[in-house]
Amino acid sequence: MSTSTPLRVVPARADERIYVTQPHLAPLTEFLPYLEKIWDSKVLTNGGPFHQQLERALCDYLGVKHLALFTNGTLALVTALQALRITGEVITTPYSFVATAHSLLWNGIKPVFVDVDPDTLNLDPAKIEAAITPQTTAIMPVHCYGHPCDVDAIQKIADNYNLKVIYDAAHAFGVQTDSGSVLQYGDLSVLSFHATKVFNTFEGGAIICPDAKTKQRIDHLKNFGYVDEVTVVAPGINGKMSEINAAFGLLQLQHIDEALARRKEIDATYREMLRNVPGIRCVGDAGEKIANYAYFPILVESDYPLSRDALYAKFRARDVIVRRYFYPLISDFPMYRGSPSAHQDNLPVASEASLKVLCLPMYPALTVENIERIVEIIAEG
Ligand code: T4K
Repeated sequence: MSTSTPLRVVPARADERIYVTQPHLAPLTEFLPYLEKIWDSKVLTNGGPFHQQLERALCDYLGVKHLALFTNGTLALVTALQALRITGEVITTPYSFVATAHSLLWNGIKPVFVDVDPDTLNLDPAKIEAAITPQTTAIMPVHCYGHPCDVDAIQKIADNYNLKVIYDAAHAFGVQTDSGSVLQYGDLSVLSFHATKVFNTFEGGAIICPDAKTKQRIDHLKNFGYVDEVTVVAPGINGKMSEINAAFGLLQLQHIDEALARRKEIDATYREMLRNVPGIRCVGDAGEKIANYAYFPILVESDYPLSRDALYAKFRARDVIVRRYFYPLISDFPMYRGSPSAHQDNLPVASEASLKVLCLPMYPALTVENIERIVEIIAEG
């Protein structure tokens, strides 16, 4: 149990600018003893004691067996693909942050976009098979907004076609299904600990590995392929998390439960207040047993008096900086849109969602007064 002081929540003033998120930060005074240890030891990086402690602490907290820390989620994705030697084509979702597909391009892999499910906005398993070709080697789904993909259906397809599955689980910290952590599905899962995420280490990320051997390969890959002074086993990268980030992560972990509890309350408050607002649909959960309330996406439907973009502009004019995660679709960016799978006709559900979605502010320090101000802007129409 944590012995640290409760998180100091600094709410926004009633008229203050509100952003889509605000990092959850443990009290600075609690971080100073960690810094003193680093200053005393002079161990700044390369798998030092805080790095090792955080890997163990996260395995315990998340209920997974092996985890390799990274400097950020994007390098973790790039390395996960290297670790499994993925080549050719990979089936993925257009409805995500660009890092998902960029990790494929950085490995010389062709992304093949498949549409999403209208309820969860996650990759639709029913549409995967039609996109498989002899070049397909893997599927990279995203647990969008922290809502679990249909992991069983995806695994079944992967087994039938001998494909690997790498989950972009950047949003899915702490999420559990009836069978435990959602991070244990697929061949690998990748987390992000970016400042905007539920659990942050300023920048950071991790790969969840099924066994010690895979973790060892990944540990080599994130450290130049270096095994010892005279042995380099792969053309690895530098993806190591520093001791400062790892120490901060250990401290953040002591406060994560209170942050998640507050997110749950905010989610419930939004849902209750928006229940009777015509034309506004809250994106539901995907049946997870434990959710993390990473985002609060709403869909602005055609019976709402304003267009999504008019509502977005109205929010900005009132100093509430909501975001359109995920608009544009990844498949609409110049480096992707030439591919046949990127065509809008192939992605009707994702295309529609990306034109309707707004992510409302969601972070532990958000007050009921802030939520009332946000909902009022929506309810005015
Ligand atoms: N896969 C998925 C599905 C992802 O969503 C992401 C990252 C990745 C992979 C890659 O993981 P990392 O390599 O990042 O670990 C943000 C984040 O930069 C990005 O990490 C995140 N997804 C994506 C969904 O959102 P922006 O451009 O929206 O960030 P920005 O700087 O506009 O921040 C949003 C708001 O957060 C700001 O208006 C204010 C607040 N903020 C942000 C930062 C960075 C703070 O208060 N303090 C801060 O330090 O991309």
